[in-house]
Amino acid sequence: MMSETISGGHLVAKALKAEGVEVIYTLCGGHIIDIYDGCVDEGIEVIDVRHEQVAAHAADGYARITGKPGCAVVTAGPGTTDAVTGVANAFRAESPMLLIGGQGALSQHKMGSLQDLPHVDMMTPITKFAATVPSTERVADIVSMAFRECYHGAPGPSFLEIPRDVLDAKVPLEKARIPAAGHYRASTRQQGDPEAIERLADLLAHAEKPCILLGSQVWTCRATDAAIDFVRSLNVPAYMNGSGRGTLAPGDPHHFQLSRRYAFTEADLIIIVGTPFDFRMGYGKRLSPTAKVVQIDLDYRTVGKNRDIDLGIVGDAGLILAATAQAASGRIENGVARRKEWLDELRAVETQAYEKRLPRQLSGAQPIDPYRLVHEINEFLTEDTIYIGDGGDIVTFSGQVVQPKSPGHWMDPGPLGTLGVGMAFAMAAKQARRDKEVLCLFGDGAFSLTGWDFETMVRFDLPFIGVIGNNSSMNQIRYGQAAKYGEDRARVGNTLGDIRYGEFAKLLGGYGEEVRDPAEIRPALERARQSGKPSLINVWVDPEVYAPGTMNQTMYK
Ligand SMILES: Cc1ncc(C[n+]2csc(CCOP(=O)(O)OP(=O)(O)O)c2C)c(N)n1
Ligand SMILES: [Mg+2]
Repeated sequence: MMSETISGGHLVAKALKAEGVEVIYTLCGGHIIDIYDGCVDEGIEVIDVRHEQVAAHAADGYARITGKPGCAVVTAGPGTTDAVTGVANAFRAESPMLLIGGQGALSQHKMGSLQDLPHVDMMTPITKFAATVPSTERVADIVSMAFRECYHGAPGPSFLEIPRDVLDAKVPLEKARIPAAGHYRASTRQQGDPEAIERLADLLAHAEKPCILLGSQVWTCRATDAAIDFVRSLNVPAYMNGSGRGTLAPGDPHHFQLSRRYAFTEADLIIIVGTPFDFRMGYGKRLSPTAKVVQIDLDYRTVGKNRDIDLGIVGDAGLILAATAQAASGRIENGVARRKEWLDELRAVETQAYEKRLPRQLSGAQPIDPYRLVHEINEFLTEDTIYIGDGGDIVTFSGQVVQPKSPGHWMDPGPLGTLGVGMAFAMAAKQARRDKEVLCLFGDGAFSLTGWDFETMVRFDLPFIGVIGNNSSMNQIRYGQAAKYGEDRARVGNTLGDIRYGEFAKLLGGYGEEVRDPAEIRPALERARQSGKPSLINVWVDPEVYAPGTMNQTMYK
């Protein structure tokens, strides 16, 4: 009797299924079609996009939204190089995804086969693990190994190339190693050093003006409840950044945003959770020199990098915050109430900053003040709207004003600052969470990098509300050119056409509108919501107005 056989592509699909991956994002090529055939058998959805960059960003987005690893599958050579940006973005954003790339047949190794490139060498510096699958029997085994590596320390991407003959060959089923779901990797959550947690509890007991920054890892670790319990029980004002935004809802007494610089200057204890001292944090230089600084991170390499700290704890944000709250309870007593004055002080700074800006947010100016656009978006978001920002200056405006109403409802590229993530993130978010509304704010420059995948949103019936802050420019860069070289030399390499993206949406089968009157922003957003289609509301904003965040960028000084 002949034994049952299985091909490499089907083994890939079995390994993805074991990991709980429900969808792959892909652009086809002859090198990878056997994986599609395997996905048919395993019930894994195949979403085919218009550019491999989008496939990789979507896998990154899927990981962020679901907490499971995302997967993109691309062909050899240009398919893989097109996906490099998506992998790089996931690397800097600590997002666990697997990119599988095709490769020429092993039997033609280095003979000059079609689309042959040294993919593993190219991917090694931007992944946690990059390897060639050497034999069909080991396909599922190495896929599971790649997933294991994604969760070492702070998560990140892995890359596998599978040569065409390895993928297409069939081997006897009993010769293939097929790791079983739930039996090939362990949780990598770390508790943190108990002694360090005691020391943090002590610092909290003595602090009069503590504050905490809840960074992206608070969401990565799904530490929302622990973080909320921590700030409430210890009465600590909280700031949020990256995916940590929305941990506390706007209006929560411990939710602060506009007074961060003041707090970092005045506090006596600053706790940084799950975000590095990178450019977004002024490399840690803007913290009070007399404050005690504590850093909690999944990655030991991030703790103490770029500035000295008083205490570092490596591990899972949720476990550490919960253990610290427990260790501190009963130790603080009067301290917690005494902090009321500190919270009131910050709230006053916060209110003043808000009131100063409010007239701009309500501006009736034409062309539209970008502040008005982001204000309208903020008012429009519900607790079930996932907000995505993809652009330059316009997204910098939104960072100040837009507040997600729920945890995990904010997506930005992360520290790679990659333009073009928006459509892919919207795709992944809507596909993974059909119950959610998805709104993406694009710059017109950012949109045009990957905008053709609006068609994929239509083809897969993934309704979302796209908003373009259209200034016919790459304005964030233009600002720097004007500042450095003068207005008369500022319009070089940054000017875009006046594109009616609302018409583009209609052309591809979606809903679209042009908005020039600020009073029309809200009604247009409502109509996009009602349309039930992928939509683009093209809002013409004033190109002469720049965000303060853009103007303060140190690279222009
Ligand atoms: C892939 C990529 N290319 C280039 C840049 C550099 N860059 C940063 S902001 C910006 C301008 C973006 O223009 P747009 O999306 O229209 O936003 P605006 O600044 O005009 O609001 C550019 C080109 C980048 N961050 N990512
Ligand atoms: Mg622009």
